[in-house]
Amino acid sequence: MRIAEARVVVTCPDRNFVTLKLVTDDGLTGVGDATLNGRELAVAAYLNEHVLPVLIGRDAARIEDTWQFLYRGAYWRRGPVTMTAIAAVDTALWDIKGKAAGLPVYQLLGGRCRDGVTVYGHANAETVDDVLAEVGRYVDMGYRAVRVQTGIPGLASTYGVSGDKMFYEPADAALPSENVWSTPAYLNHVPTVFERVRAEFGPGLALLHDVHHRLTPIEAARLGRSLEPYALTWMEDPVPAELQEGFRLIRRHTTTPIAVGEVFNSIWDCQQLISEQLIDYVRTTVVHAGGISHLRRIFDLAALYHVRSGSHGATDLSPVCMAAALHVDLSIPNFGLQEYMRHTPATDAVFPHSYRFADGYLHPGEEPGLGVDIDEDLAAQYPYRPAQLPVNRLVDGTMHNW
Ligand code: CS2
Ligand code: MG
Repeated sequence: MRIAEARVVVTCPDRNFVTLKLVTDDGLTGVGDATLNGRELAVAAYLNEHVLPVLIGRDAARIEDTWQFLYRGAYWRRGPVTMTAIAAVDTALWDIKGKAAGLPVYQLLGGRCRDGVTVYGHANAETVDDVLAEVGRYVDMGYRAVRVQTGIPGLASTYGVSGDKMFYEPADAALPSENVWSTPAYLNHVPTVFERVRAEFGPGLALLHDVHHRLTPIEAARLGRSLEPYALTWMEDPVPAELQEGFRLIRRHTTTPIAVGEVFNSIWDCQQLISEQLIDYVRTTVVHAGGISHLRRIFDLAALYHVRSGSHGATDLSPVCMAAALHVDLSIPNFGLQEYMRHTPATDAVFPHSYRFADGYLHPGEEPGLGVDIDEDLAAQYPYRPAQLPVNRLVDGTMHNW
Protein backbone atom coordinates (compact mmCIF):
# COMPACT_ATOMS: atom_id res chain seq x y z
CA MET A 1 0.00 0.00 0.00
CA ARG A 2 2.03 2.96 -1.29
CA ILE A 3 1.21 6.67 -1.16
CA ALA A 4 0.36 7.49 -4.76
CA GLU A 5 -1.04 11.03 -4.40
CA ALA A 6 -0.69 13.80 -1.85
CA ARG A 7 -2.30 17.21 -1.97
CA VAL A 8 -2.85 20.20 0.30
CA VAL A 9 -6.29 21.81 0.27
CA VAL A 10 -6.58 25.39 1.58
CA THR A 11 -10.18 26.51 2.01
CA CYS A 12 -12.05 29.21 3.89
CA PRO A 13 -15.65 28.28 4.78
CA ASP A 14 -16.06 31.13 7.30
CA ARG A 15 -12.41 30.71 8.36
CA ASN A 16 -9.20 29.30 6.81
CA PHE A 17 -8.38 25.58 7.07
CA VAL A 18 -5.48 23.60 5.65
CA THR A 19 -6.04 19.90 4.99
CA LEU A 20 -3.67 17.23 3.74
CA LYS A 21 -5.20 14.46 1.64
CA LEU A 22 -3.27 11.26 0.85
CA VAL A 23 -4.34 8.61 -1.67
CA THR A 24 -2.79 5.15 -1.80
CA ASP A 25 -2.15 3.07 -4.91
CA ASP A 26 -5.10 0.87 -3.97
CA GLY A 27 -7.44 3.84 -3.69
CA LEU A 28 -7.63 4.39 0.06
CA THR A 29 -7.67 8.03 1.18
CA GLY A 30 -6.70 9.71 4.42
CA VAL A 31 -7.01 13.27 5.68
CA GLY A 32 -5.05 15.29 8.22
CA ASP A 33 -5.67 18.77 9.64
CA ALA A 34 -2.76 21.17 9.01
CA THR A 35 -4.41 24.40 10.20
CA LEU A 36 -2.30 26.86 12.22
CA ASN A 37 -4.40 29.94 12.89
CA GLY A 38 -2.85 33.00 11.26
CA ARG A 39 0.02 30.97 9.78
CA GLU A 40 -1.94 28.65 7.47
CA LEU A 41 0.09 29.36 4.34
CA ALA A 42 3.36 28.66 6.16
CA VAL A 43 2.23 25.11 6.88
CA ALA A 44 0.78 24.69 3.39
CA ALA A 45 4.14 25.73 1.91
CA TYR A 46 6.09 23.46 4.28
CA LEU A 47 3.95 20.54 3.20
CA ASN A 48 3.95 21.32 -0.51
CA GLU A 49 7.65 22.18 -0.77
CA HIS A 50 9.33 19.89 1.75
CA VAL A 51 7.03 17.01 2.69
CA LEU A 52 4.80 15.93 -0.19
CA PRO A 53 7.73 15.17 -2.54
CA VAL A 54 9.18 12.66 -0.06
CA LEU A 55 5.82 11.01 0.67
CA ILE A 56 5.09 9.76 -2.84
CA GLY A 57 5.98 6.07 -3.08
CA ARG A 58 6.35 5.56 0.71
CA ASP A 59 4.64 2.61 2.38
CA ALA A 60 1.47 4.11 3.88
CA ALA A 61 1.43 1.44 6.59
CA ARG A 62 4.72 2.67 8.13
CA ILE A 63 3.25 5.47 10.24
CA GLU A 64 5.95 5.62 12.90
CA ASP A 65 8.82 5.34 10.42
CA THR A 66 7.32 8.16 8.37
CA TRP A 67 6.94 10.26 11.54
CA GLN A 68 10.59 9.67 12.48
CA PHE A 69 11.69 10.36 8.90
CA LEU A 70 9.90 13.74 8.87
CA TYR A 71 10.99 14.65 12.43
CA ARG A 72 14.64 13.60 12.38
CA GLY A 73 15.01 14.26 8.67
CA ALA A 74 14.03 17.93 8.99
CA TYR A 75 17.22 18.57 10.98
CA TRP A 76 15.54 21.78 12.26
CA ARG A 77 13.38 20.00 14.78
CA ARG A 78 10.11 21.01 16.42
CA GLY A 79 8.21 24.29 16.15
CA PRO A 80 4.53 24.88 15.34
CA VAL A 81 4.86 24.84 11.54
CA THR A 82 7.00 21.71 11.30
CA MET A 83 5.00 19.77 13.89
CA THR A 84 1.65 20.77 12.36
CA ALA A 85 2.86 19.49 9.00
CA ILE A 86 4.06 16.22 10.56
CA ALA A 87 0.76 15.99 12.43
CA ALA A 88 -1.23 16.18 9.22
CA VAL A 89 0.77 13.35 7.64
CA ASP A 90 0.49 11.20 10.77
CA THR A 91 -3.26 11.78 11.06
CA ALA A 92 -3.88 10.98 7.39
CA LEU A 93 -1.87 7.75 7.70
CA TRP A 94 -3.87 6.64 10.75
CA ASP A 95 -7.06 7.38 8.75
CA ILE A 96 -5.77 5.13 5.96
CA LYS A 97 -4.72 2.40 8.39
CA GLY A 98 -8.19 2.34 9.92
CA LYS A 99 -9.80 2.08 6.51
CA ALA A 100 -7.39 -0.68 5.48
CA ALA A 101 -8.31 -2.58 8.68
CA GLY A 102 -12.03 -1.78 8.37
CA LEU A 103 -11.98 -0.35 11.90
CA PRO A 104 -12.48 3.06 13.53
CA VAL A 105 -9.06 4.34 14.60
CA TYR A 106 -9.91 4.17 18.33
CA GLN A 107 -10.06 0.37 17.95
CA LEU A 108 -6.47 0.41 16.65
CA LEU A 109 -5.47 2.51 19.69
CA GLY A 110 -6.67 -0.11 22.17
CA GLY A 111 -10.44 0.26 22.06
CA ARG A 112 -12.73 2.48 24.08
CA CYS A 113 -11.98 3.33 27.72
CA ARG A 114 -15.31 5.20 28.13
CA ASP A 115 -18.77 5.43 26.69
CA GLY A 116 -18.37 8.96 25.33
CA VAL A 117 -16.04 11.95 25.31
CA THR A 118 -17.08 14.63 27.80
CA VAL A 119 -16.81 18.04 26.17
CA TYR A 120 -16.98 21.62 27.32
CA GLY A 121 -18.48 24.61 25.55
CA HIS A 122 -17.75 28.32 25.72
CA ALA A 123 -20.11 30.65 27.55
CA ASN A 124 -19.02 34.21 27.04
CA ALA A 125 -20.54 37.68 27.39
CA GLU A 126 -19.67 41.26 28.29
CA THR A 127 -21.76 41.57 31.46
CA VAL A 128 -22.22 39.15 34.34
CA ASP A 129 -25.96 38.90 33.76
CA ASP A 130 -25.35 37.95 30.13
CA VAL A 131 -22.67 35.48 31.21
CA LEU A 132 -25.22 33.78 33.46
CA ALA A 133 -27.66 33.57 30.53
CA GLU A 134 -24.97 32.07 28.28
CA VAL A 135 -23.97 29.48 30.89
CA GLY A 136 -27.63 28.56 31.20
CA ARG A 137 -27.87 28.15 27.43
CA TYR A 138 -24.97 25.70 27.37
CA VAL A 139 -26.44 23.78 30.29
CA ASP A 140 -29.74 23.60 28.41
CA MET A 141 -27.86 22.23 25.36
CA GLY A 142 -26.69 19.39 27.61
CA TYR A 143 -23.10 20.41 28.30
CA ARG A 144 -21.71 19.00 31.54
CA ALA A 145 -18.79 21.46 31.55
CA VAL A 146 -18.73 25.12 30.59
CA ARG A 147 -15.86 27.52 30.07
CA VAL A 148 -16.70 31.03 31.29
CA GLN A 149 -15.18 34.14 29.71
CA THR A 150 -16.31 37.63 30.62
CA GLY A 151 -15.88 41.21 29.56
CA ILE A 152 -13.75 43.35 31.88
CA PRO A 153 -15.16 46.72 32.95
CA GLY A 154 -13.09 49.45 31.37
CA LEU A 155 -11.66 47.27 28.58
CA ALA A 156 -13.11 47.55 25.06
CA SER A 157 -12.46 43.87 24.40
CA THR A 158 -10.88 40.84 25.97
CA TYR A 159 -10.03 37.28 24.98
CA GLY A 160 -12.89 34.90 24.51
CA VAL A 161 -15.76 37.39 24.43
CA SER A 162 -17.23 37.59 20.96
CA GLY A 163 -20.35 38.67 19.18
CA ASP A 164 -21.02 35.18 17.85
CA LYS A 165 -21.84 32.93 20.81
CA MET A 166 -21.37 29.57 19.11
CA PHE A 167 -18.37 30.01 16.81
CA TYR A 168 -15.38 31.94 18.08
CA GLU A 169 -12.97 33.22 15.42
CA PRO A 170 -10.30 35.51 16.88
CA ALA A 171 -8.31 35.93 13.63
CA ASP A 172 -10.39 38.95 12.78
CA ALA A 173 -8.31 40.94 10.25
CA ALA A 174 -5.71 40.57 7.50
CA LEU A 175 -3.24 42.38 9.76
CA PRO A 176 -3.23 41.98 13.55
CA SER A 177 -5.84 44.09 15.28
CA GLU A 178 -4.72 45.64 18.57
CA ASN A 179 -6.40 44.87 21.88
CA VAL A 180 -5.74 46.67 25.18
CA TRP A 181 -5.31 44.80 28.46
CA SER A 182 -5.32 45.63 32.17
CA THR A 183 -4.28 42.89 34.57
CA PRO A 184 -5.50 44.77 37.70
CA ALA A 185 -8.96 45.26 36.19
CA TYR A 186 -9.04 41.59 35.20
CA LEU A 187 -7.90 40.26 38.59
CA ASN A 188 -10.46 42.40 40.40
CA HIS A 189 -13.38 41.37 38.18
CA VAL A 190 -13.09 37.67 37.34
CA PRO A 191 -13.64 36.29 40.89
CA THR A 192 -16.88 38.29 41.17
CA VAL A 193 -18.17 36.64 37.99
CA PHE A 194 -17.44 33.11 39.21
CA GLU A 195 -19.05 33.92 42.57
CA ARG A 196 -22.29 34.72 40.68
CA VAL A 197 -22.02 31.72 38.32
CA ARG A 198 -21.36 29.22 41.10
CA ALA A 199 -24.21 30.69 43.20
CA GLU A 200 -26.58 30.44 40.24
CA PHE A 201 -25.67 26.95 38.99
CA GLY A 202 -24.58 25.18 42.16
CA PRO A 203 -21.60 22.88 42.85
CA GLY A 204 -22.29 20.24 40.20
CA LEU A 205 -21.48 22.10 36.98
CA ALA A 206 -17.84 21.89 35.87
CA LEU A 207 -16.58 25.43 35.35
CA LEU A 208 -13.40 26.41 33.51
CA HIS A 209 -11.66 29.66 32.67
CA ASP A 210 -8.99 30.59 30.12
CA VAL A 211 -6.52 33.22 31.33
CA HIS A 212 -4.89 33.07 27.91
CA HIS A 213 -1.23 33.54 28.87
CA ARG A 214 -1.74 36.99 30.41
CA LEU A 215 -0.43 36.86 33.95
CA THR A 216 2.87 36.49 35.77
CA PRO A 217 3.22 33.50 38.10
CA ILE A 218 2.49 35.50 41.25
CA GLU A 219 -0.54 37.14 39.59
CA ALA A 220 -1.71 33.66 38.54
CA ALA A 221 -1.22 32.50 42.12
CA ARG A 222 -3.44 35.36 43.30
CA LEU A 223 -6.10 34.54 40.72
CA GLY A 224 -5.99 30.83 41.53
CA ARG A 225 -6.39 31.51 45.22
CA SER A 226 -9.28 33.96 44.64
CA LEU A 227 -11.09 31.30 42.54
CA GLU A 228 -10.68 28.45 45.05
CA PRO A 229 -14.12 29.03 46.66
CA TYR A 230 -15.72 28.36 43.23
CA ALA A 231 -13.92 25.04 42.65
CA LEU A 232 -13.01 25.42 38.98
CA THR A 233 -12.12 22.31 36.99
CA TRP A 234 -9.20 24.31 35.62
CA MET A 235 -7.60 27.69 35.16
CA GLU A 236 -6.10 27.61 31.67
CA ASP A 237 -2.86 29.09 30.38
CA PRO A 238 -2.34 31.30 33.45
CA VAL A 239 1.10 32.37 32.23
CA PRO A 240 3.13 31.95 29.03
CA ALA A 241 4.71 28.50 29.42
CA GLU A 242 8.20 28.83 28.02
CA LEU A 243 9.50 28.89 31.62
CA GLN A 244 8.09 25.56 32.77
CA GLU A 245 9.68 25.88 36.25
CA GLY A 246 7.77 29.15 36.71
CA PHE A 247 4.69 27.10 37.46
CA ARG A 248 6.30 25.98 40.76
CA LEU A 249 5.49 29.44 42.12
CA ILE A 250 1.81 29.14 41.18
CA ARG A 251 1.63 25.67 42.69
CA ARG A 252 2.98 26.91 46.02
CA HIS A 253 0.03 29.25 46.46
CA THR A 254 -3.12 27.70 45.07
CA THR A 255 -5.00 24.45 44.63
CA THR A 256 -6.94 25.67 41.61
CA PRO A 257 -6.12 23.06 38.91
CA ILE A 258 -4.07 24.25 35.94
CA ALA A 259 -4.44 23.33 32.26
CA VAL A 260 -1.73 24.22 29.75
CA GLY A 261 -0.58 23.17 26.34
CA GLU A 262 -2.67 24.22 23.37
CA VAL A 263 0.33 26.06 21.90
CA PHE A 264 2.76 23.21 22.61
CA ASN A 265 4.03 21.23 19.64
CA SER A 266 6.06 18.45 21.24
CA ILE A 267 6.52 16.43 24.43
CA TRP A 268 9.57 18.55 25.24
CA ASP A 269 7.36 21.63 25.70
CA CYS A 270 5.61 19.98 28.65
CA GLN A 271 8.01 17.31 29.91
CA GLN A 272 8.94 19.28 33.05
CA LEU A 273 5.40 20.57 33.63
CA ILE A 274 4.18 16.97 33.64
CA SER A 275 7.04 15.24 35.49
CA GLU A 276 6.99 17.84 38.29
CA GLN A 277 3.18 17.74 38.42
CA LEU A 278 3.05 21.49 37.83
CA ILE A 279 -0.14 21.09 35.79
CA ASP A 280 -3.27 18.96 36.09
CA TYR A 281 -4.37 18.84 32.44
CA VAL A 282 -2.27 18.94 29.28
CA ARG A 283 -4.03 20.56 26.34
CA THR A 284 -1.91 19.40 23.44
CA THR A 285 -3.73 18.52 20.22
CA VAL A 286 -3.59 16.13 17.29
CA VAL A 287 -3.10 19.00 14.82
CA HIS A 288 -0.35 20.98 16.58
CA ALA A 289 1.56 18.34 18.59
CA GLY A 290 2.74 15.93 15.94
CA GLY A 291 -0.45 13.98 15.26
CA ILE A 292 -2.03 10.95 16.89
CA SER A 293 1.31 9.13 17.32
CA HIS A 294 3.04 11.92 19.26
CA LEU A 295 -0.05 12.98 21.18
CA ARG A 296 -0.33 9.45 22.54
CA ARG A 297 3.25 9.71 23.80
CA ILE A 298 2.45 12.95 25.61
CA PHE A 299 -0.68 11.51 27.22
CA ASP A 300 1.17 8.33 28.21
CA LEU A 301 3.85 10.42 29.96
CA ALA A 302 1.07 12.47 31.58
CA ALA A 303 -0.61 9.32 32.90
CA LEU A 304 2.52 8.51 34.98
CA TYR A 305 2.13 11.82 36.86
CA HIS A 306 -1.64 12.00 37.46
CA VAL A 307 -2.01 14.51 34.60
CA ARG A 308 -5.07 14.17 32.41
CA SER A 309 -5.78 15.21 28.85
CA GLY A 310 -7.75 18.36 28.09
CA SER A 311 -7.20 18.85 24.37
CA HIS A 312 -7.76 22.16 22.68
CA GLY A 313 -10.74 22.13 20.33
CA ALA A 314 -11.39 25.67 19.13
CA THR A 315 -13.16 26.61 15.93
CA ASP A 316 -9.78 27.11 14.24
CA LEU A 317 -8.97 23.42 14.58
CA SER A 318 -10.83 21.72 11.75
CA PRO A 319 -13.41 18.91 11.99
CA VAL A 320 -10.60 16.61 10.80
CA CYS A 321 -8.68 17.40 14.01
CA MET A 322 -11.83 17.07 16.12
CA ALA A 323 -12.60 13.66 14.64
CA ALA A 324 -9.04 12.44 15.26
CA ALA A 325 -9.05 13.90 18.78
CA LEU A 326 -12.14 11.90 19.67
CA HIS A 327 -10.48 8.62 18.71
CA VAL A 328 -7.58 9.48 21.02
CA ASP A 329 -9.89 10.79 23.78
CA LEU A 330 -11.94 7.58 23.69
CA SER A 331 -8.93 5.28 23.94
CA ILE A 332 -6.61 6.76 26.58
CA PRO A 333 -6.94 5.90 30.29
CA ASN A 334 -6.21 9.45 31.53
CA PHE A 335 -8.76 11.41 29.54
CA GLY A 336 -9.93 14.59 31.24
CA LEU A 337 -12.02 16.85 29.00
CA GLN A 338 -12.27 17.76 25.32
CA GLU A 339 -12.89 21.32 24.22
CA TYR A 340 -15.71 21.52 21.69
CA MET A 341 -16.17 24.87 20.01
CA ARG A 342 -18.57 24.23 17.20
CA HIS A 343 -17.95 24.85 13.52
CA THR A 344 -20.26 26.78 11.25
CA PRO A 345 -22.67 24.95 8.94
CA ALA A 346 -20.50 25.96 5.96
CA THR A 347 -17.45 24.35 7.61
CA ASP A 348 -19.38 21.22 8.53
CA ALA A 349 -20.53 20.91 4.89
CA VAL A 350 -16.92 21.08 3.64
CA PHE A 351 -15.86 18.49 6.24
CA PRO A 352 -18.55 15.78 6.43
CA HIS A 353 -18.01 13.79 9.64
CA SER A 354 -19.58 11.07 11.74
CA TYR A 355 -18.98 12.54 15.21
CA ARG A 356 -22.12 13.56 17.05
CA PHE A 357 -22.94 15.53 20.23
CA ALA A 358 -25.39 13.96 22.67
CA ASP A 359 -26.02 14.47 26.39
CA GLY A 360 -22.77 16.35 26.97
CA TYR A 361 -20.62 13.82 25.12
CA LEU A 362 -19.12 13.59 21.63
CA HIS A 363 -18.97 10.20 19.92
CA PRO A 364 -16.63 9.66 16.93
CA GLY A 365 -18.88 7.12 15.23
CA GLU A 366 -17.96 3.64 14.02
CA GLU A 367 -16.81 4.35 10.46
CA PRO A 368 -13.47 2.81 9.45
CA GLY A 369 -10.66 5.34 9.85
CA LEU A 370 -11.39 8.73 11.45
CA GLY A 371 -14.95 9.21 10.17
CA VAL A 372 -14.27 12.54 8.47
CA ASP A 373 -13.44 13.73 4.96
CA ILE A 374 -13.11 16.89 2.92
CA ASP A 375 -15.42 17.74 0.02
CA GLU A 376 -12.77 19.14 -2.30
CA ASP A 377 -15.25 20.51 -4.83
CA LEU A 378 -17.06 22.45 -2.11
CA ALA A 379 -13.76 23.48 -0.53
CA ALA A 380 -12.70 25.02 -3.85
CA GLN A 381 -15.61 27.45 -3.60
CA TYR A 382 -14.03 29.10 -0.53
CA PRO A 383 -10.68 30.71 -1.42
CA TYR A 384 -8.13 31.55 1.25
CA ARG A 385 -8.75 34.85 3.04
CA PRO A 386 -5.78 36.57 4.77
CA ALA A 387 -6.43 36.64 8.52
CA GLN A 388 -4.18 37.02 11.54
CA LEU A 389 -4.68 36.83 15.28
CA PRO A 390 -4.80 40.07 17.29
CA VAL A 391 -1.98 41.46 19.38
CA ASN A 392 -2.37 42.77 22.92
CA ARG A 393 -0.90 45.83 24.56
CA LEU A 394 -1.09 47.09 28.14
CA VAL A 395 -2.83 50.38 28.77
CA ASP A 396 0.55 52.17 28.60
CA GLY A 397 1.23 50.64 25.17
CA THR A 398 3.62 47.89 26.27
CA MET A 399 3.35 44.77 24.11
CA HIS A 400 1.75 41.99 26.13
CA ASN A 401 0.42 38.47 25.40
CA TRP A 402 -2.75 38.01 23.43
C1 CS2 B 1 -8.36 29.39 23.10
C2 CS2 B 1 -8.36 29.42 21.61
O1 CS2 B 1 -10.00 27.73 22.90
C3 CS2 B 1 -9.08 28.15 23.59
O2 CS2 B 1 -8.71 27.65 24.66
O3 CS2 B 1 -7.12 29.53 23.70
O4 CS2 B 1 -9.57 30.00 21.21
C4 CS2 B 1 -7.24 30.20 20.96
O5 CS2 B 1 -7.34 31.56 21.32
C5 CS2 B 1 -7.34 30.06 19.46
O6 CS2 B 1 -7.32 28.70 19.14
C6 CS2 B 1 -6.20 30.77 18.76
O7 CS2 B 1 -6.30 30.59 17.38
MG1 MG C 1 -7.01 28.40 25.48
